Amino acid sequence: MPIKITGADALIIIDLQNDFCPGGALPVPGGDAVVPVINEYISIFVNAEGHVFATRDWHPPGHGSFNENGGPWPNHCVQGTPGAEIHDGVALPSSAIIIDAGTDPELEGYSGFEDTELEEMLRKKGVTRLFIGGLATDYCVKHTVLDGLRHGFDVVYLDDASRGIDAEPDDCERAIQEMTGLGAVTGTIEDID
Ligand code: VGL
Ligand code: ZN
Repeated sequence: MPIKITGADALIIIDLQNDFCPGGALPVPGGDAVVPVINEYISIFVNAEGHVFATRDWHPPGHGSFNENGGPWPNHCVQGTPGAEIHDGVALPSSAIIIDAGTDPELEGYSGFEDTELEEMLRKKGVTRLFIGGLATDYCVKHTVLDGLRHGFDVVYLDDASRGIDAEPDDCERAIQEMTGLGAVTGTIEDID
């Protein structure tokens, strides 16, 4: 069933940053392959007067999730470094709202809603439905989708605009099951009118 985008819809691009792309500090396999797909979504949302948000994983140096502090990840997305910049192929409109997450040194901050103004900004814009894609499916995409549902938004997980880490085999598949099991629906560019 084709979905029509309106001013009550928001595209939320998750952590499409250099460090999560091939050559970065914590590369997601094929992470940069979603850039052209994300750009298609962006033009659809801009033309339909939907809203465009982009999150950044935005850690202070010495973040608690880094290996040097006993965390699970190599240093990545340190505030102000080139690795933390959004991939320069992403055609963000000037109206896009950037949300920085993971800024608390003690919190993983996988969800774009955690400790940010994302919910408040969405409410202010009258958004009721979220279209979420980006990196990584099994971490920040999943946690943002689940928080969106928890906050009462309708949520479409954009399967063609997301890639994951799969640290354990089938992590992404399980993440998708979890998201859809809790009420998200899966969508691709073909589903949009
Ligand atoms: C992420 C691992 C560590 C993500 C962020 O954006 O999915 N993954 N920090
Ligand atoms: Zn991180």
